[in-house]
Amino acid sequence: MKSFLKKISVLLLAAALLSGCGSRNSAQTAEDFIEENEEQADDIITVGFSQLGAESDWRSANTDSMMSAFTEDSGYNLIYKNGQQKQANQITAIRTFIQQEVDYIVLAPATESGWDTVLSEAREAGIPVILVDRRVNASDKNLFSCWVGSDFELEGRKVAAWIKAFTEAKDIAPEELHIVNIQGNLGSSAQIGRTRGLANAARENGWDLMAEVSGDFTETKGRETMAALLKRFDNVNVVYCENDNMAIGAIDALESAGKTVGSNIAKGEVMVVSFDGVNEKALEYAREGKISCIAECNPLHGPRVRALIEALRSGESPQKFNYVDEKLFSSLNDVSGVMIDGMEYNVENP
Ligand code: GYE
Repeated sequence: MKSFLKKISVLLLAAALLSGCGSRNSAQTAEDFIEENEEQADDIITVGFSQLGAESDWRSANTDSMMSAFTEDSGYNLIYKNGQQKQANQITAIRTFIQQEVDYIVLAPATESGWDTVLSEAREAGIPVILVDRRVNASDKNLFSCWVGSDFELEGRKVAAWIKAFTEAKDIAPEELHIVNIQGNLGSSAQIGRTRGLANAARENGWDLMAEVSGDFTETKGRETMAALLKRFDNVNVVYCENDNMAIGAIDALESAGKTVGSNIAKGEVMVVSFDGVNEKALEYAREGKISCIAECNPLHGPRVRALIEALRSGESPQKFNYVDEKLFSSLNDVSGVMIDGMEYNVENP
C-alpha cells in the first residue's frame, strides 16, 4: 500500500526509537530503521476483496480459500468486505478500496450487470481489478484485468446430459420428465449458465420443463420454493437445483410432503440433481442416492487469484478468462460418462 498512513506509522516508531537517545550512532540506527521499514511496508501488497455474500457452503469455502491465500506471512494485507448479496454494498466497498489506495481489487460480483461506472472509477485510479467466480457484462472488457471461475453453462449441460443418458438407460420417454428448476440468484453468472444449460436441453430433448423459480442459492429458500412448487404441480419427477444448499432444502420439503427422493422415476420417486459438491451433507445424500447427480463447482480460487496477481505484478499478461476443470459425481452406475462438444466427462463416485 502506497498509503500515507503506513509512512506515518513508520515515522512514529522511529520517533519512539529516537526519543531519549541523543548519540550520533543511535540516530544513524534510526535512519536505517526508517529505511528498512519503509521498504517492508512497500513490499506488502494490499488487496481489497469484495465478496458477494455468505449464502452457501460454496461461498464459505471460497472466502476461506481467499483468506488463506492472502496472508500477512505471504506478503499480503487482505481487506475483506461481505456484500450481503447487495450490489450497492459491493459498489460502496470498491469505492472504499479506491480511497484506501489498495494495490489490487478482487471482485466476486453478485450479478452480471451494473458495474461499468465503479469499474471505470477503479481504472481511473490505476487499480487493477480481478474478477473471481462470477462475471460482469462490462461494456468494455478492459475494465477488468482477468477473471477466474467455472464454466456454469457447461456445468448445466453436463447435468442435463447425465439426465438424458440416465433416463434413456431406464427407458423413460422424454415427455415423461416433468422438471422444475430451483434457480440461484437471478442475474448471477451461475444462475444464467446453469439455467441455460437445462432450458436448451429441455427444448432439444422434448422434456417438460414446468417452472423456473429462484431459491436464492440458500437452503431456506430452496425448502420454501419446493413446497410452493408442490402446491402448483402434482407430477414433478425431476428437481434441478442450481446448488446443493437449495437441494438440501428441497429434499426436506419433498420428504415432508410424503415424497420419496431417488432415481426410480417409474416407481414415483422424485429425482434431485444439483451443483457444487462442497457441502458434506450433500455429498452424503449423493452417496445415499438422494441426490442423483452433482456437477462439481470448485470454490478454491484463493491460490488462483494470487497467481494472477503475482503474474500482473511481474509484468506478465495472464489469460483474460481462466476456467477451472470440474467433475461430475453420481453413485448410480448406469452412466459412466457424458460427452459434450467432443469432450468426455467421466462420472465419479461422490
Ligand atoms: O454454486 C452457489 C453459490 O457463484 C459458483 O454461488 C457460485 C455459486 C455456487 O452461492 O452455491
